[in-house]
Amino acid sequence: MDFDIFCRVIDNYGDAGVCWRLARQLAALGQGARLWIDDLGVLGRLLPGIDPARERQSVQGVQIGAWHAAEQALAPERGVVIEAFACSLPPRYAATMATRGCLWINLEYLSAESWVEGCHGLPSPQASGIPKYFYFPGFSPATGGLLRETELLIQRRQAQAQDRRTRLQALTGLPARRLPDQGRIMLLFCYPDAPWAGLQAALARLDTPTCLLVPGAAPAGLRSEGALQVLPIPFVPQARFDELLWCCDLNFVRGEDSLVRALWAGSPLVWQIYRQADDAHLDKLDAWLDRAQWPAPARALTRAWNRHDDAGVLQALPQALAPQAWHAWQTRCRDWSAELSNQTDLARNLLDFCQKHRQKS
Ligand code: TRH
Repeated sequence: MDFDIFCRVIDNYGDAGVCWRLARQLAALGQGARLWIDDLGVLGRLLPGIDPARERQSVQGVQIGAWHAAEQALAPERGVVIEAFACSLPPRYAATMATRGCLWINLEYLSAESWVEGCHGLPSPQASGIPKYFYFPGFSPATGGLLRETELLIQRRQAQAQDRRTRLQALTGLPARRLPDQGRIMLLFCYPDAPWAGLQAALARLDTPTCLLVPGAAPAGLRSEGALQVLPIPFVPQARFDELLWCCDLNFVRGEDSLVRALWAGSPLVWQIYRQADDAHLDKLDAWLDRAQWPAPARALTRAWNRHDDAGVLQALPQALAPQAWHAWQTRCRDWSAELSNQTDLARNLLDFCQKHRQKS
């Protein structure tokens, strides 16, 4: 089948990151994949091989096109058009979809809320005559699932059998003497409003040293103190981001895509959810924490992290890292990762959904 994926970058990296991953996985499954994106510069940060100035290019089996070029393009004959995160298709292109027999899908944001299961796969009538189907990623088999490459967990096991300092050195380009040879390694990928001061104070006071890897821009003011070493590292290409997570004992991640990758890493993580108006994201966070089934200190830490609560982080972090709680947290993260990986991944689920739909029409 031929898939056209449309992506508008609202902010940050998640929109481009999720759409590129999906396009690549559909291509890896032998499908035709075109990605139309309105900000090739953002995609270029994740995928340094591309030329942001080129209107069309082919990378890893995916045709990448600038959004404005789609205005003149035709929808694929009996193909699938994926509108990522309700991004609104170019009108001229959208007008060709009905006559070309396309299947129209809106790929939604990831949510752990239970209503998602009832809405996943439902059609919504459109003025153009063809319905738009809601496709919800999620954490249960009643949803569209999570993006996961076929070999990912095998690659993780193989990588983790190698020396971690050597892996980190290769990833960051830093000399070995700057990398820690003892203590914990953590990754910090957060929004600028995260309560990093609480994190800094908590890690500085621990008996065990921590090396905090900060890819890209670190929050202004964050610095090494006491037992904490802050180590800025380069923003790695998306294809190597997993390797970074696999090097760390605890991953602070954010948004949508890095959360899923941290889940596949199978180690403890703290998630900073993307902020929404009226604090709607806090209900989403609670729904996710209910599924995560973490020990109480890890839940308290995650809540404090998302409520910009420095004092809460300062209190909860040492508790979450205390031997018994830490062990329970590690075990649950490893087990949940394994459970989730037993479910079919999003690209395969989506392909199956589209193929069944085609057989009916
Ligand atoms: O960048 P984000 O905050 O993106 C957000 C979210 O997706 C949010 O839900 C959405 O509404 C908003 O964008 C518009 O976080 P996310 O989703 O984790 O995306 C980050 C991407 O960056 C992910 O694909 C991993 C990648 N990455 C690298 O490739 N290298 C790096 O060094 C780092 C730190 C990240």
